[in-house]
Amino acid sequence: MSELPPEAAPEPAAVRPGTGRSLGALAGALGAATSLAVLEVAALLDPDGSSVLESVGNRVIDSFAASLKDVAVAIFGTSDKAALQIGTVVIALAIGAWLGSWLDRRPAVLLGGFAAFGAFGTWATAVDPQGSAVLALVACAVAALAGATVALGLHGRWSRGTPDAAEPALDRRAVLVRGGVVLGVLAVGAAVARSVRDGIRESRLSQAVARRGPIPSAATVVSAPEGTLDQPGPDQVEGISPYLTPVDDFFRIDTALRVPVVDVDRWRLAVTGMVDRPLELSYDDLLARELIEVPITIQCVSNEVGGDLVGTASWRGVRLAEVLREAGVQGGAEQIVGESVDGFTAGFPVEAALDGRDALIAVAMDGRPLPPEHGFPVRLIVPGLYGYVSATKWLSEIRATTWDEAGYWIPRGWAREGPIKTMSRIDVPRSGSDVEAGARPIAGVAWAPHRGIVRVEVRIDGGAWQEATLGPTASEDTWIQWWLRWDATPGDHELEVRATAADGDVQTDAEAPPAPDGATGHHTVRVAVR
Ligand SMILES: Nc1nc2c(c(=O)[nH]1)N[C@H]1C(S)=C(S)[C@@H](COP(=O)(O)O)O[C@H]1N2
Ligand SMILES: [Mo]
Repeated sequence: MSELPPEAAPEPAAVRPGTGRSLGALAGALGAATSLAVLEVAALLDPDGSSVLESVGNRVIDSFAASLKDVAVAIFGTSDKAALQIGTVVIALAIGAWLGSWLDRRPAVLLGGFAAFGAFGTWATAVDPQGSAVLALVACAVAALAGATVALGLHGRWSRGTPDAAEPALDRRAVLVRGGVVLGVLAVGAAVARSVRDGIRESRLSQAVARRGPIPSAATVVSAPEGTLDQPGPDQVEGISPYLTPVDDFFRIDTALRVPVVDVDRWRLAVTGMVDRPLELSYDDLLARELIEVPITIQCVSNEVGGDLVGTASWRGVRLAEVLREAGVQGGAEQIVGESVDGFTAGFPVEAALDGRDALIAVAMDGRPLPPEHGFPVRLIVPGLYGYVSATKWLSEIRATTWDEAGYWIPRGWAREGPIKTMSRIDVPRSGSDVEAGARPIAGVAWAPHRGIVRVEVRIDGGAWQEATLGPTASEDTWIQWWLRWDATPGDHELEVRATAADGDVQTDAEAPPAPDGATGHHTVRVAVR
């Protein structure tokens, strides 16, 4: 450290000795806030891609996903992403504060810290399939410089007091107020930059969907059946899950911090790996093919017994088997892996693609282009398999390979293969609800996609199993609605359900958590009848 020039020699301390660390910490935190704000503004340069902060968030997700196990898949549902982002900001400010607390003694620590963050951000963006390394390098250099400059500058001013002797030295309150103002300005700047970027992304997404117009109709259509138990009619059961889950209510699970924006004009689906004839298909190529439309129930492996990470939609798309046959899957191939534009991968046995089930390269959900959150422009849907091994959204590549390649969740502790287990759920009455005595339905849904459900039984207060009435289904690939008439008598009651699949598999009552291959147990609800 160089000697202080004489004129800057210790003036009467502006702030009492011993507060130097907290001043430094405040300056460091504001420096970190400056870096974050610069990165938010820089993100406007590439609104479609991943920003540096998103890329850092993606690295955090990818490394933490392993240690979270059973909650891992579910935690990336929706609101947790906001929590993750807020957490990231708080941690960055805390690190900035810690670096700043060294400013009195070793300013080099702060400089090193900001440089390290810049390097980490550049690396994280460079390895992010949707990030631009060049932009990140520039953004991170500017952000680190600006952040360090602000931290050093503020700390310098505050610890010297004001040079103008006429003005009284800064007191603690003034420092906090000024710090608050700086933070406020940065937060507003960052929020404006982010909302502009969100606006650009949103309009690109909706333009991309709209420009393409309606999806061509399917040559083969399997419709949802008439008279499902949610439809008005003699069999209607108030409160039962609709046979087709409304798109707005459809669960969303993925690791993407932001829904990837895909430019359909440049997007290509590559069919690669152990195939005789690799293919490259554009969106128009896919739409020009023969399309089929079928209702299929999909489920997340993280769904708890009785949970709602399950839903049914009419999926329209190209048969996966047809495309794979055209490419010519080679004899040694064991697994079909779908990869997304953001690097997520999910793989399933070759047989599941070729055994005649309606595995789809899906382009539409309930008659409209896939919503961005559900995979626009294209995703995979494989009847009978949990989403984490099959349902790749924002699909960019289909690869024939061996089991040596492991999909995203496999090294993170989830089973290599993920057939959906036989499961049932009570929708009516809801657990914990008050029920009036008298005749009323117990009702819900049951599913064993691709095998189909043949029987649903209910028992009340541990009594004998009673067979429920099953609603109509389109095929064995969807759930089935069921109901049972119950003469509810006053008191507390326990209602329990189990399903039997067409292959004879009776839903087990053995309770197991979602990890590693799907929860088991009987859904049980307790109600008070008055
Ligand atoms: N690109 C991508 N696709 C993905 C995922 C993901 O994280 N990234 N998650 C999978 C999981 S775990 C599930 S359960 C389904 C959920 O599909 P949905 O969000 O359309 O309901 O998407 C699958 N496809
Ligand atoms: Mo999932």
